[in-house]
Amino acid sequence: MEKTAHGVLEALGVRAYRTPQPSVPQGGVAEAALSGGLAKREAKAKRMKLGRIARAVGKSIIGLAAAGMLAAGPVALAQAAAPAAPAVIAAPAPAAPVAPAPDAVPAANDAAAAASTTPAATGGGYVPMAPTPGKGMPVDGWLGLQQQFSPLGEYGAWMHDLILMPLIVVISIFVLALILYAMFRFRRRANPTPSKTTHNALIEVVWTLVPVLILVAIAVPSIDLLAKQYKPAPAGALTIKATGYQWYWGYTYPDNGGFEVIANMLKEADEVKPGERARTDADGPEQLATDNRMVVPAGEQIRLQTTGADVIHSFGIPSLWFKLDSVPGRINEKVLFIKEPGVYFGQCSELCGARHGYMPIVIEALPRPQFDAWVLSQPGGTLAKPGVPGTGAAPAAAPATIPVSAEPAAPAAGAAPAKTAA
Ligand SMILES: [Cu+2]
Repeated sequence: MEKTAHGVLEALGVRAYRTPQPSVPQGGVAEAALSGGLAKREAKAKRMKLGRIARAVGKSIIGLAAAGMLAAGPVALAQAAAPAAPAVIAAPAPAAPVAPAPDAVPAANDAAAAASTTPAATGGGYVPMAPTPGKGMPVDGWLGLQQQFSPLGEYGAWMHDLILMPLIVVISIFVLALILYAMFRFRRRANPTPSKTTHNALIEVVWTLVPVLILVAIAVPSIDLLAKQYKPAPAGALTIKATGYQWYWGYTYPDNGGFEVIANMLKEADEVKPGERARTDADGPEQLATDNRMVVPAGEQIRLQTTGADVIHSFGIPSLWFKLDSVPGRINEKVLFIKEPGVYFGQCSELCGARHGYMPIVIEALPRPQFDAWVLSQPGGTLAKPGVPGTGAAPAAAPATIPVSAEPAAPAAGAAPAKTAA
């Protein structure tokens, strides 16, 4: 009899869960039937109340999720219209994160930093730019993404900081709260007769639908960002090819005469051989500074191609939202856009071999006139007319000059005699 009543209720999907039932004495059937009538009515009223609460909660969750979707939609559209997503990243701490100069040569380092030049200043009026502390490089104690200097980077950081992180935090707290509630409310002492309920249509619909809506809300900006990252460069864009070698980088400029700049990591003052150039703070942080840099124009779309000469490397600059595998035998390409002049540091991001950790990347973004001056200071450097076919090389025709040994034949940037052995 009681079983049938439960069955009917369950079929109607009324109950959120089965409340603890007082155990019915096996012998006194008549007694049980008498007392059961009243108890059942009470229990039914309680169950109906619970059902109403569950439905109300479910409706409000669905409403919230729908509101979230409606809010996320226009935001994503606004992002699509204006690539400059709201940058919510606070500026890095002004404290200079550049590693302090080794005690052995403090005077030399200070002098170099003060003059904002490096001993490797090349000809043609080009003077390597001194990096801004905390910009385009890791900062001590910093949590989260590096401050971004490209529109896509700002978009990605916005998505990480304002969509993914809040969602992760809210979901984690919600699940933790549910677990704690279940642990205390339904512990054996407080709940000696466990419920045998197995289904609840409403709750099942809610906990299926809400995650689906959350995933859709994440997917909209996520796919948009992904698509933008693989948008090809415009026809007239400057092409630069970065080649990963064991274990240093080479930067070829097919539109500007096809010269290649070889960049090796700079050693510390106590590691260099006599005559070799040691790193100074004007070069950049320890283990990130290179003797020559990949110099690019700022505020322009650059078609950056990468390839590997020997093994798979990966060209990664965290503050520019750029990471692309450099695979032998193929050319990968992606747009590099740097909003403002500066020096940006990265590293090989694919475990490529014994000296994988010693092939940093330094990109120096300059205003166009200064970039042109730098190009002309390079051996064989010519100025291409942007957008005019024939004045530069075809996009995918970067010459594949591969130095045979790890010690490259000639440094492209002339006056840098102290090359570190690769
Ligand atoms: Cu590598």
